[in-house]
Amino acid sequence: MTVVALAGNPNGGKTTLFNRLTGAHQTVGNWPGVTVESKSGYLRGENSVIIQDLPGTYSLSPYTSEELITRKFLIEAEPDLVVDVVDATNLERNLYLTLQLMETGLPLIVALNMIDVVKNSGRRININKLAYLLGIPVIGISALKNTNIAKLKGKIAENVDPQTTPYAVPEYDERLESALAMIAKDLTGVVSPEDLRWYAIKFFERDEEVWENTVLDATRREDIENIISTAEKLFADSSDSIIVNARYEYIARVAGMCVIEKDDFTMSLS
Ligand code: BGO
Repeated sequence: MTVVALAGNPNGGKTTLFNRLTGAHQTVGNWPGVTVESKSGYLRGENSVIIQDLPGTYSLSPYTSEELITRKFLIEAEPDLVVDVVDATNLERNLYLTLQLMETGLPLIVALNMIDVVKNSGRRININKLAYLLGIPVIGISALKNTNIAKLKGKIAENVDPQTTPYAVPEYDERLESALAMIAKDLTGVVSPEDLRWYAIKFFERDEEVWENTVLDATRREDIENIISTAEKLFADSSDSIIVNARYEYIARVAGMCVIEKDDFTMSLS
């Protein structure tokens, strides 16, 4: 049995897509211990693939039940594939979660939803370029109009193959990358090798949940603290802001290369 997790920002069309992918046969309950709805169902016509809907989130921080459920599921249950439902009309904001999903090191596909709205807006997104820049498959879809859903299903079936190699993770500023590499070294043998980068980022962000719940000796904790303080001096910023800025810089670079605004046409013609 292979498990495909459906992640995305609230209002991005995740429920509409989940219904398209699974049809009428759905199992609905609550996530353990919380009143957040959990839905799952078989991929239509594929009884060996389960689609698990995850709560809508903007981030994988530890502040809301939705974020905690999502990150716990991704890191602990390790689904075979994550489908990130990205609202194409809010590309930059949605890519913030995409980057964090990539940071988990799990295989990822972007379902770029609401392309029907984008088509009518004058904004142009070069989807092939977006896929190339992110290093992951991107399929433009309209969950509402049923556009490219068969193509997405095909991509899902193709990518749940366990032989699929993990996707490249986004690389940030090289000073940040070297701090993360040093933290990852301290965490080697403590967390599983596939999760090293995710934990390194979470330790760097001073994520309370991860600092509290990871079994790590005092010497390594102190070493990680020193790495973070050095980076904070170097960047003259707090560690969580360093990560947030790194993600936004990455997104701005990617969007700058694959999005053409309506005004750009007007300006070039005038
Ligand atoms: C309402 N294209 C367009 N145009 N709309 C879409 C698409 C798409 O590809 N996909 C979803 N929507 P959810 P989350 C609504 O409910 O799936 C629409 O939170 C309305 N409702 O129809 O719920 C979808 O699960 C009244 O819109 O998202 C829904 O991720 C007026 O996006 C909304 C207008 O989808 C959110 C829209 C009473």
